[in-house]
Amino acid sequence: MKRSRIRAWIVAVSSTMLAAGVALAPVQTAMADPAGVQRTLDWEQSADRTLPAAAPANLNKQWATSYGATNVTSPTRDGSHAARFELRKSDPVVSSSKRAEISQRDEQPAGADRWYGFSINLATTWTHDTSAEIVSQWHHCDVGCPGTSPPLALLTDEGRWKIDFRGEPIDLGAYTTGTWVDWVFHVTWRTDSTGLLQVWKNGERVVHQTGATHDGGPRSPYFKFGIYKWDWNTGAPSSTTQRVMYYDALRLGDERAVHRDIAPQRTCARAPAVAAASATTYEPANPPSNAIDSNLTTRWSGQGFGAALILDTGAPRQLCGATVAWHRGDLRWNDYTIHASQDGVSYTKVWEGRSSGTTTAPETVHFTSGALDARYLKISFWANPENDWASITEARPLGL
Ligand SMILES: [Ca+2]
Ligand SMILES: [Ca+2]
Repeated sequence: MKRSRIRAWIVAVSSTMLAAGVALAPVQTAMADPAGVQRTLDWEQSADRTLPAAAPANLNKQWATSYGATNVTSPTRDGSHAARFELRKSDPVVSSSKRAEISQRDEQPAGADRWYGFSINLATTWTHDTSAEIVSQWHHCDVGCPGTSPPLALLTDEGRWKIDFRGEPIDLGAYTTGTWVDWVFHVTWRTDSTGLLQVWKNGERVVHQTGATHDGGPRSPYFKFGIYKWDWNTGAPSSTTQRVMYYDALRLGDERAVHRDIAPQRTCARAPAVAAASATTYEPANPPSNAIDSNLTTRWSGQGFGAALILDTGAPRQLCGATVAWHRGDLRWNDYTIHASQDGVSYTKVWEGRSSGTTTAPETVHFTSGALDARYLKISFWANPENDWASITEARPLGL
């Protein structure tokens, strides 16, 4: 509650100052949230539920119909409210094209380091179309910035999620309608090698590129979200006449933010697939693959204190915990550590402790480090009261 009130106050102060033509001072966002969250727009604050009449405070309205942007109570990604966008081919032109969008103001400082987290649910009517549409975009500043195409955009195109990054398409797989997809974008807005683009889709890091992220100008690009379908304005071929999507859990952050501050909130319960299991040592009868065969009667066994099982998820993603089931786990405890790594070479300790000694079922641990990007987990055995054998029947990473 306290945090919300502080945030509301900051918004009010910002409005007043903007109306007076006063530039925003960074100290105000520092007061809003020490974690670097500049703005939360999850539609749970009644003051934010201004649709369809107007955009929430400090954001611009870019729709022209009563249905262009509305607040709904279902579906929601978090809480009890979300936003619904609807665009029809017959809608009036807004800002020179067909769109139903909410836009940040063009006031992002040059060289900004920004985080953007949100969740999108494409309605089940969002059928395949040869014509693409942008569902979130980062627009160059309006005056003194080169180019009219956004340097960065999230689209649906030909049934797939795509990112357009400075003209380069990045395919992120087929989309599924009627379900929430969580996105986190981290962009260091630069025109040189210090630029950075990172993107996570449902907790999995799907883009990591360094280098220029925009084409210059006195301010960094600003964020817009909603539906933008330019082909309906130009008369290009399109097989659809209506688009509906839901949007929720938007959080905007600055350089002080980290992934977990911005990401749509997730419980640490997702079980990403394990591509491979290996071990520092094992006996031939009980190889490491036995620890990921979903069978509690088979096990990996390796002798010696420090013997370790290594799980490989195939790609870096936000990992936050693990489940581990021990052979004879109901008869003896095991002291063990968990280390995480992006490259399989450099490891960080994320947990240490002792199994319960009371069950053979998988036991869940959450990393004391919090969630982090990792591809590999190393589970190292250090002691049990019976012998010097590490014996794990099943182990899995947990992700956000
Ligand atoms: Ca919500
Ligand atoms: Ca097994």
